[in-house]
Amino acid sequence: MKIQVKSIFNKACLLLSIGILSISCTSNTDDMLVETSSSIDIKTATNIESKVSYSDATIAARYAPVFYQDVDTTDGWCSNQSKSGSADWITAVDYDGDWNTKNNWDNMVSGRDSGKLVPYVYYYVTYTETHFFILYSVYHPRDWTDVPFLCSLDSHENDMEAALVTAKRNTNGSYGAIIDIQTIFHTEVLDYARNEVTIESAGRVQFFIEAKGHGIRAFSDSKGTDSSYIKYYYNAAQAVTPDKDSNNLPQDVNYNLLPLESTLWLQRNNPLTVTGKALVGDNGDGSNKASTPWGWENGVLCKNPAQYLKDKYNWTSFSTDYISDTPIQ
Ligand SMILES: [Ca+2]
Ligand SMILES: [Ca+2]
Ligand SMILES: [Ca+2]
Ligand SMILES: [Ca+2]
Repeated sequence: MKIQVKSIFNKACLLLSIGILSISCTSNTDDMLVETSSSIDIKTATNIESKVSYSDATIAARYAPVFYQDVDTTDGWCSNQSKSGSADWITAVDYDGDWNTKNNWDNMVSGRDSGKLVPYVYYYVTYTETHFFILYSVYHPRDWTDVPFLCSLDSHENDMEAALVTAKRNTNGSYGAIIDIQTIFHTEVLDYARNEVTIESAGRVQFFIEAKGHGIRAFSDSKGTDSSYIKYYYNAAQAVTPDKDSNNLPQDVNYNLLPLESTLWLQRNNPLTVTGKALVGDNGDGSNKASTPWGWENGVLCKNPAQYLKDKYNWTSFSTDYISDTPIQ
């Protein structure tokens, strides 16, 4: 497994012309991953033999992962952070009923007590002639710590991390095998080949999410769980909030999926929600510390996953021509 580190917030330079997306990015950092100049045809292709007959929601549900969420129920030397473990619960950005993200740290406890911290994961599906790409973005209201003297310095309001699942399309366009996994682990991107992750019999990759900082890695690449964790499993019909009794761990909890493009993406120009490529927040160590899904890797991981992987691996027999719609641009 390779680990590549780079700033989430490097400046992007996207030049859009009609039908053509031209990406030309440079950085003054040595660790910049995406430094490319290429021209990608993103026109909707016609006459593709293997048309996709599935909806984005169906594709996202087909590959929806299992998340082992480590839970820390104690505040250690920091007060008012864990809130009996609920600071590690997965939920929606607008769990409290508004798109003001500057009150999300603050509303977490009342949200927990009133049953609003229902688990959701955001999906964004794209596909080319050869592969499906599903970005699963996971949100927590708090990124927190229990380390002495870092209580404020190493915590912030709002927290988004993610996993990108890439799967082949069979020649008839149907679901194929998972071939690659990328995960957001704070400012790093971790990458895994198919044989480096555990995939359950239903075709679901097992991920591990840290307590507190919520970085995501393959479960097979973690130390595993202690006894206090939540196993989040996709089940659209039965997404319910966890039991807040911190003695009731581990728990199995179902999550539901939300389409990124018709939820958070629509708030990208809402100054209460998004500033630049970050979620608006003010608790802990400074303001606006959590990236949006379109902020990672200059936005390329979300907006153009085929090109991201092509640049990273030089794969052949790997199309970068999308036949899905690409609303997030
Ligand atoms: Ca809010
Ligand atoms: Ca706040
Ligand atoms: Ca985090
Ligand atoms: Ca634990």
